Amino acid sequence: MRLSRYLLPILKENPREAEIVSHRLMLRAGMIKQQAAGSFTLLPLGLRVLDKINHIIREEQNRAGAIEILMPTIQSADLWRESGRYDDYGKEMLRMQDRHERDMLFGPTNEEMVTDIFRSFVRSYKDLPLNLYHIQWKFRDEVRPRFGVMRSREFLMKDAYSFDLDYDGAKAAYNRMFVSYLRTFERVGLQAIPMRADTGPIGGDLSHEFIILAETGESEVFCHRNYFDLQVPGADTNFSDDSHISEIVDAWTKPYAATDEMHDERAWGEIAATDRVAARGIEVGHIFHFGTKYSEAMNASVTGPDGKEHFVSMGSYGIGPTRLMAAIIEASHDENGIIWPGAVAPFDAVLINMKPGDEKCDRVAGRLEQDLTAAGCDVLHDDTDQRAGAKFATADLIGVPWQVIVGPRGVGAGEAEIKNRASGERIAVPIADVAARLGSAP
Ligand code: 5CA
Repeated sequence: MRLSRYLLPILKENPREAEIVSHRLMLRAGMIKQQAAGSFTLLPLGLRVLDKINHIIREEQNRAGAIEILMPTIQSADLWRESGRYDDYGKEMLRMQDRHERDMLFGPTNEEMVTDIFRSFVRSYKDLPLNLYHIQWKFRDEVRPRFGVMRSREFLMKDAYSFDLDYDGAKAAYNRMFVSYLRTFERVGLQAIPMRADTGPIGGDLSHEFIILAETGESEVFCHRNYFDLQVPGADTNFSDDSHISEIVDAWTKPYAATDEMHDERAWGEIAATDRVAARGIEVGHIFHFGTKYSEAMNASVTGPDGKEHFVSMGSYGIGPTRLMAAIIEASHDENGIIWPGAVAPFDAVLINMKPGDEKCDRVAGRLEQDLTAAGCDVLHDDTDQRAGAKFATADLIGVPWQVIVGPRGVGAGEAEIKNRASGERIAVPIADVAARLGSAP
């Protein structure tokens, strides 16, 4: 991709409206454009990151046995009247009428709709367990949208919904999503800690928020230092083995971890002071078991092995991919800009031609773009006529893992310079070796 043909509207000045670093950097790096309060366009660079995040989420949802669908954003109010939530939801729900004056709404979540899908097609316990998910835009008319895509009104959510015959089945489904979340957050480069969350009227202990620690987090959180040493389960985890999955969940729920709403001063006091971590956190995921709340209200049942009808036991599992983009930046940046973890970086490398118009530099940069692409490296070729200093600043700002620098002196010596964005380390490499080096770089 040639930068001269791309849309990368870099801002030199810090935008005044941005209160936190991720919002500032996303605006400055030309990733997003605000369209209204809490609503954003994802510009090309932002969309690339979002696509990478979604790809990882999908792989891990599928690995854990969830099946992707895509439900509409606009929902009929009638479904929500069945569950009783149409009146309960309040002003956060954006309501509208169609030309026939039917009440509609822009979905803030999909429990009702997915329950309707389930009851239309599934009749027997033999078709369970079932977990359906989608990645779709939501709208919540938040009182105070702020911090860019971190707390917006229109945002993307991956929401999964599990259906099981009984509580034990639902718990196993919950555990699979729990482990899937550990893997997902690790793969996008975050250390997320599962914290007990309020289960509301349902009770029980099956609700967790996945929190990453960041100074700008909206909630106050408390956890045991041991979390930082726990191993995230590998890609070979067997999601069909309920007892193995349950052991992983046990290990990840044993040390103390709670948000301020669930904080227990007595349990906290029993932890050695040096093991206590009190910090601020960002909620990047939330999983929840709610039993038969919707299946009873909406009559979603299956015939069990006993020949009787059973209301299915359900759970829902959310991740905010647009919020994740911001959370990753909160966790990974420096004074010069973003530092993307490789797995979610918009490009693998920026190729900087320091002297466009110079015949040799142009030739080498053109060839490197081809070689890098052929080696599987996604490269943004800065062929613009900006000053070299501005190009370096842009490359640092957008946080792509590698920079390949082509200048007249290096070209004369048959070399290009490679810079690692995270460590700042620079090395000179023979031009012919650049593609092989970066093509195999982690
Ligand atoms: N139905 C349940 C689970 S599917 C649900 O809606 N849960 S939630 O309200 O906790 O949202 C799930 C995830 O969406 C959150 O963990 C967060 O990552 C993301 N999210 C929620 N509200 C916003 C918002 N205003 N802006 C950006 N992301 C949000």
